[in-house]
Amino acid sequence: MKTLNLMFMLGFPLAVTAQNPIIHNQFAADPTARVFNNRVYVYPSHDIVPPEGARQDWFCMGDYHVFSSENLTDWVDHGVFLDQKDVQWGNPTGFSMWAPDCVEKNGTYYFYFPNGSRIGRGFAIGVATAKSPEGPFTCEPEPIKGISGIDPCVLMDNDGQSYIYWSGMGIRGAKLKSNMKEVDGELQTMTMPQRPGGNAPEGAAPRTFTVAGQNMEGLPDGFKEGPFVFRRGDWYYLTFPWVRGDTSNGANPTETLAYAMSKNPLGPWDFKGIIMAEHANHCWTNHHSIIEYKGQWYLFYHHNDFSPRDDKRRSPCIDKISFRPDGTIVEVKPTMRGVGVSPATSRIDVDRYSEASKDVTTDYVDTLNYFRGFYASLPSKTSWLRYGDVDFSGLSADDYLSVSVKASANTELLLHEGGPKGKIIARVPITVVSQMGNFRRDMSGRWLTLTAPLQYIPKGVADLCVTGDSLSIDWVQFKNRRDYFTPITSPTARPDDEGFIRRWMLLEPIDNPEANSNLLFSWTYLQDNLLNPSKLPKPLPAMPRDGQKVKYGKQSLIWHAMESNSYNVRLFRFADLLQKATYRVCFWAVTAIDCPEDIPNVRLAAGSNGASMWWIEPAEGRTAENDNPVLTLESDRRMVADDGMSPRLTLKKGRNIIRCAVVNGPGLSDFCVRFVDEKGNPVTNFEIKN
Ligand code: FUB
Repeated sequence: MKTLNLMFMLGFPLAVTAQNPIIHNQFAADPTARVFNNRVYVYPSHDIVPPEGARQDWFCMGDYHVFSSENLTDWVDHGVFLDQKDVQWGNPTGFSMWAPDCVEKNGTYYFYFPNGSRIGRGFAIGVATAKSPEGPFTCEPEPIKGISGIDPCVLMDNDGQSYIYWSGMGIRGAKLKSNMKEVDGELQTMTMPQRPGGNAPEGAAPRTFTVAGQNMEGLPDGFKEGPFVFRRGDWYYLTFPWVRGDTSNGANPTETLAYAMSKNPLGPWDFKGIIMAEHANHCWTNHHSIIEYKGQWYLFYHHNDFSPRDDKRRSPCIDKISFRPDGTIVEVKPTMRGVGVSPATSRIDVDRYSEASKDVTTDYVDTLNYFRGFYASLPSKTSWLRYGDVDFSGLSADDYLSVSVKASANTELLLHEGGPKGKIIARVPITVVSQMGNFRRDMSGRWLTLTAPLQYIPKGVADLCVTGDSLSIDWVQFKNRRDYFTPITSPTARPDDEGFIRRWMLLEPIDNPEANSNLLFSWTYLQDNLLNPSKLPKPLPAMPRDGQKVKYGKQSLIWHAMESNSYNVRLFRFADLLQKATYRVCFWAVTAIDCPEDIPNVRLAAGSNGASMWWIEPAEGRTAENDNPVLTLESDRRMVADDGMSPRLTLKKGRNIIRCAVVNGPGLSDFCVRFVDEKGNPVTNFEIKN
């Protein structure tokens, strides 16, 4: 988890698309979304599991992170920008950094946040400023005078006037001065009787407060907090979490999101109704914000998806919100799918579907770590789920599907375009029980990552539908061949800067079922198997052509021209993307290099996972069939660059053919190879011409 947080602090994008909830690396609540510089920034409060000494059954929040996204799909966590220890007036161990807001004025970002004060009781609201929405923010030494309460929200009106709203003795609002740090107008002194049963001694004088602003009139009775005010046309909307239920008889109704409208920023307000009903699972709070972004309005809110047994650890969600012609709001039903278009090549949590047949159920993948998310179960032949808005552009026929599934018996999963009757994109046979000779493999009830070729690729953005009988699915991801190999577009290539040869003809893997352990691969084993003409693929051409077929026993195999994206050639990935066996196999690879002159005194330096043999032709009299290799890497090897070196040799002017065989049992086969000179420097003055 530590490394993960560090990655996020460094600004790496979360590997998360905008399925709900949108933040998967931590709890976060009260998501205030704002649009700055054409990007959406979310300033949530940061729920944590209470440390020892802190109240265990209450909110616990000691700092703020900010998240941003341009497409509401890929979210970046910019890390912590304000910690309770940095608030001079706040309690450094109070963990009371509740729901905040942030607005921009003349190039300065003003961040408003509640916190328990260092001395005395109750909440105050502070301001911190920055020159960028991500911070660093500098905190004002004192909180805003006249505001005792929580959940600040600031409205920047079209005429340049700003208003602040908060929750404390009802919902209040006030004008802000142009410095954005002080309330405009007189402070009033209010007197309140001591709370019966409170800490004050009996007969103590009533409490007096200095209070800014005014109460927001026209709102319904019942507990209210979290005001969020925005303007749309000439309507102002005061939206707020509201407990509408009856609290008598010990009932504990939970919060809805509700709203009122007015033609004036400080009301009086005309109550209109509900934006979102109470959470079905009784998560007590909800807290929200509403923005317009690229022509669409969105509601950001929270729920306790990743903490089902504790509703003080929450997670933000997003759904679309719309307005009727008279300006009233259409009630929003929370969805699992959320918003945004999911690139087909991202990991798509289809368990967060848009719609499904009635028999589909969802559950947590790991109840000891809820952040691992959910899976969906499709129990019958007629089960289906539909996941909206997947962007298929950029996929090609060579690409393939990777999917995480679980079943208790052999079955099949299908992906369709649109709905259950739509065109089939891919078919994934799920073999959980298989028999190979005496070897029986039983993978029932385990999560398996399977791959399948693509039968059809939808154009642009389309819905993805999953059908299947008696299986569970976690995610799908379409994989580009480009992830490991680049399509070959030029007739020649050069070694990379470090001399590694990346362009090869690779033969589809030869099955080698006895190879259950890499320790088998002694020199004798390699000699018997790789130097024995009767055991070589036929014909073993000097330089195969892309697409050329060869025979090996009953197997019919094809050579493929491949260019690796990295210095090492990932044979495992090559086999995986062709849907071939990846373990207990032997790979052959051949490439041709063209030297402008004889290059003497070089060594072939190679590494492989697992064992490998290497040949070069012409090197006086050598052929793969009848001569010794220039290098053998035996036994159970990990791929390490320059793991072994050949004796000194001369690369001949003109064409030299390099050939290797890599044998592997249970492991991720790959290899890397280059030539080095007498000083160990890479040799790069040749062309690769396959
Ligand atoms: O997150 C702490 C508090 O819970 C917020 O300030 C309230 O609005 C409620 O969501």
